[in-house]
Amino acid sequence: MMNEYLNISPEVASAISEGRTLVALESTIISHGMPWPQNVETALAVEQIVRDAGAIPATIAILEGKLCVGLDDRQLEMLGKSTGVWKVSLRDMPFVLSQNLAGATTVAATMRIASMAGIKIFATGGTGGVHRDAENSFDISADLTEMAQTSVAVVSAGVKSILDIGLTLEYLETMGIPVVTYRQDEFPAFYSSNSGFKSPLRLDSEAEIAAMLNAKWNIGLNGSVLIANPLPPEFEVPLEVMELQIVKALAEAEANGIKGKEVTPFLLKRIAENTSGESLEANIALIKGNARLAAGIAVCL
Ligand code: PSU
Ligand code: MN
Repeated sequence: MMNEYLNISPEVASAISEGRTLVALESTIISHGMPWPQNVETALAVEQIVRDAGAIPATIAILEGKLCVGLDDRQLEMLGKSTGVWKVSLRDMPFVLSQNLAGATTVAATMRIASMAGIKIFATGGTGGVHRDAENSFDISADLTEMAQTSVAVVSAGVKSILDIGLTLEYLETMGIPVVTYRQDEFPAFYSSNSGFKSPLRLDSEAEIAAMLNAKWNIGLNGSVLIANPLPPEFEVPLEVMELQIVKALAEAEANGIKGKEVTPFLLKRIAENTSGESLEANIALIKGNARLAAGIAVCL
């Protein structure tokens, strides 16, 4: 029996009944991570990549009092265009649901809803993590605590260097979340394929990653695996170039008194504007690559 708040789209419902492979996709990246119209173009392209790789995409959001799994083009367009869409992490879910508001789901909320629908793999751009200066701000994304408890694997291009990558890796270790990088030794930093941090684990094939997920879940270890997928080199922005942009955007956030859930969207927007779209190109390329890898792993599961 599905939860009464779930609303499964016809495409996803038939995939479930036919036992086909599904890949979950988030919507915060659409409403708060990228500008219109690239956000909706990318969301549609990513869904097509998942289909071409032999799986069915399930983009997730909260609309009209329902946890929606699988969105139509009209819903995607609304999420990409309208300005009043909530950024919904776990703590926001009950409010947005019961008030019938439109909500774009973060990694944490998307994982939870995917899990309720029985989906095991999720592709995003980058997960949240421990912010720089977290010792003062206490800003640690609920994505991390959710990954500790919900058994949905996350494919991400590492974590953005707007975060403290070292502290984020430590937190993941504490929470028992395996971190495996695909086909390289170094953990990637979202816009850049390198981060200066060695990846805790490395695997070179989709089948081996699928086998590791099965091993984790079959011995009763709940929670996620963070699968880090470096972006294609032709799209990457060098780490040193990004660092300058990040320091600048962080100073702008500080000067504008940006706090809490507004921090990540603000930084992404300023970085995209300040790099005249170069970071946006990288962002689009890496999410497409992540969707391809997630579908490949899901098919092997
Ligand atoms: N990384 C991106 N784009 C995004 C996000 C992360 O490149 O839009 C979103 C994801 O939805 C992630 C959220 O779950 O930001 C993290 O927000 P916070 O740091 O407030 O937890
Ligand atoms: Mn935060």
